[in-house]
Amino acid sequence: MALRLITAGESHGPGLTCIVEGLPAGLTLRPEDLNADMARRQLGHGRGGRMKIERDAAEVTAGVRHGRTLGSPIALQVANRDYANWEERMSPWPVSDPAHPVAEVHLPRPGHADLVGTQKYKQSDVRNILERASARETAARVAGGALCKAFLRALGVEIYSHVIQIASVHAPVWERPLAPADFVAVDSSPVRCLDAEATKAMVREIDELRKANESLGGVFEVQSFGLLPGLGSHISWEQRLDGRLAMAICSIQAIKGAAIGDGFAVAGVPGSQAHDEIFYSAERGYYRETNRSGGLEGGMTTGEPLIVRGAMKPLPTLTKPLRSVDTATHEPAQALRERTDSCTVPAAGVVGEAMVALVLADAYRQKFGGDHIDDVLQAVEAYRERIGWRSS
Ligand code: EPS
Repeated sequence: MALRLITAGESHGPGLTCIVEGLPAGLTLRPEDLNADMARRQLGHGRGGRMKIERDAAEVTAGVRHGRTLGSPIALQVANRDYANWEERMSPWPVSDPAHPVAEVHLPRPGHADLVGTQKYKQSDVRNILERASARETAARVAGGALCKAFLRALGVEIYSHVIQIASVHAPVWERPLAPADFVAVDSSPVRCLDAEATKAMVREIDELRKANESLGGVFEVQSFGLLPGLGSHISWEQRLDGRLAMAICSIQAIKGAAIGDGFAVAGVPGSQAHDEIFYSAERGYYRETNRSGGLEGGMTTGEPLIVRGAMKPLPTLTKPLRSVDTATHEPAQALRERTDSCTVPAAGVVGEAMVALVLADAYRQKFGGDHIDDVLQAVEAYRERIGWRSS
């Protein structure tokens, strides 16, 4: 990997940190590049009370000077406003009177990291696991992903996402390929869906299931435009971009499946309808008329839009808890009942954009190197010329 992103932070601790190492010097950044995505991640019908408390913004504490990257690691801090309500319970240092210890959590939620985490890390308090397992961590990923997006934007690459399914409601399938302009208003849908009718049905579905004490999953799709052919490589498993993308998407909390292009559906069609035939014209060079591969062949980008989906399970914190076991007594008990979101698929799409941006930015760094953004641009231009790439 040429680019690294690491996060630290607990959901109700003092805050989150993200460090991104490997971006070139000289890249222009604006505070709004980071904070617009952080605000978008907080939205979506189905969010719970926590999002009324947080106003996520990233403070840059290293690696940027006067609006330009220095080429050194970039450090970002995101405060947890809710920490004010958790100071004693989440203090890094001992605070309580030994006669009145902070109550431990002993009720693991099925579907969360709670039970296995306590076994693995030898913890009696489930809170020592759930705080880090929480999807609050994705705020830090989105901050770091926004840096990757700024780098990609300088290279002409744009990344968008939309929601195509929430619980039993599917958005209609588009008859034509989507273009960047189609995504302009996606954030004004309360579920980040491109179809107005499906939006209404998804909102209804969330309201109905929420009333029934249920949580909801769904599917988001991330599309990236303006890529060069040849990012990633066929030569070894860990360089195949499809593998890297699947890992990045499945690493998002509650994601159980990732698909590239037609994904699982392509398994059910004959070979003649599964691939993208190759054409050539003097004006366009090589081109395709379909994009069933989702912009990847042999683990490399084809230059067509890169299309990746993520399937999210319903969140495991339920207002009507599932059966569990009290880990202190081993007696049957109901799982922990905490304040929660009922549906975060719209937010997961924004996180998906950040993770795809990380993988793509890494692939550009690996292929083109360069210590300053101008070096990268020059190397990209030379390659574009060598392969006679004319699109985008
Ligand atoms: C989460 C539980 C909820 C969510 C949280 C993820 O937090 P709380 O327990 O404080 O109500 O709001 O997501 C975020 C805080 C966020 O920023 O996305 C969980 O258990 O994963």
